[in-house]
Amino acid sequence: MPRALITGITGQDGLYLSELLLSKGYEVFGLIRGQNNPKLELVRTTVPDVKLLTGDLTDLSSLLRALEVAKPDEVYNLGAISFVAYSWENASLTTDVTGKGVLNMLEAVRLYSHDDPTKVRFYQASSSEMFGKVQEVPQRESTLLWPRSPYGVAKVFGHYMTINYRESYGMHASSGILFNHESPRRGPEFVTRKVTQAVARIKLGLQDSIVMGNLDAKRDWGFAGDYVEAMWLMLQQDEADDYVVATGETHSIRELLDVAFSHVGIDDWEGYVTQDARFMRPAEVELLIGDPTKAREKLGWAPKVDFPELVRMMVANDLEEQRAQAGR
Ligand code: NDP
Ligand code: GDR
Repeated sequence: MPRALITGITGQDGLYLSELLLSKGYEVFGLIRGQNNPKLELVRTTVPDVKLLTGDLTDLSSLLRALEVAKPDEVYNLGAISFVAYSWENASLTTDVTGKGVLNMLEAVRLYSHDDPTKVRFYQASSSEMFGKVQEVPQRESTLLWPRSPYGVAKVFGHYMTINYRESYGMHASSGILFNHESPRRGPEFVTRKVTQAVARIKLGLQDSIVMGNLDAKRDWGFAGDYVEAMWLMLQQDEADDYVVATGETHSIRELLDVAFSHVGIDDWEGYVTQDARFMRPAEVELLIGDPTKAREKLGWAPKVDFPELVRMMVANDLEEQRAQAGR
């Protein structure tokens, strides 16, 4: 039975990846932080077969301990402070967790493996946010990185550290440059879920309007359930490498609003949406559109859920959730 250790087990991707690996017969271990993590219950109910170990990416010895217990064949490093807007307000903490945390995990794997590069395969959750200021479209593995947020800068550090450990120690360390991926499990602070929750509440008469930031930014949005398959595929290759994982399509926040409101029968959403400076960013990533050719050709990976279906799935889930919460 193969064994995997996942950091970021309480997050959106941690849950989908756990389900995928359990379905493939893995023994799955998850790193959980904090003495009373409010998401513990969610993990226990969603993926009860995952074995939880306490640890934090900023604490190298806790990572080593987790490795000693889990004895993993594969490590998926998904843990991070992942909300871009928050990263300007907590730049130093974001650097410690999202950036230096990757180094801690790589170093823990190296020490645990006693420099045997065949012992553990490593996946790093890199991000399209590393592309930042548009240099080339669509963005591919070779596109110049120009991050626009403390989060993006921290991810660039983690990305190059992963490459560096591969080149220095021969470690099987791969980096997935994943574009935005969403699901009904997406945190409510991210724009897709913020919109689908608000649309559901507006439809049910629980809320009058929604306050947004920049409506012109464009993102390449896919479904998280599809994207965790690409993570797993990367670690099944003979050689470690870096891959862009994306749909190859882009949509603006306005289009997101169009599609989400249309699912509840509202075609003219302008009257429900206002904008406020507090949701604007000091520096914006205007356009993301990824070229997933390498992932398609080398991993045989392709996304299954398209943008309208993704938004439909999220609105349907939020209608149900909001109805249940309101007792309707
Ligand atoms: P989430 O924000 O949903 O989850 C982040 C996870 O990181 C949580 O489980 C959180 O745990 C954990 N975490 C936070 N701080 C620490 C820490 N100090 N030590 C250990 N774990 C910690 O993110 P997603 O699931 O959406 O994303 C997974 C990864 O992929 C992240 O690294 C993200 O940056 C990256 N990524 C995501 C994309 C997306 O569109 N979703 C796209 C590209 C990259 P806790 O419950 O304790 O807070
Ligand atoms: P992003 O996702 O920053 O791309 O990072 P987010 O959903 O937060 O923002 C996407 C775009 O929407 C614009 N926007 C708003 N965003 C939020 N959150 N709230 C608003 O009200 C709002 N109005 C407009 C933003 O300005 C931005 O342009 C996500 C995270 O999952 C990262 O961890 C990951 O690395 C990247 O995707 C790829």
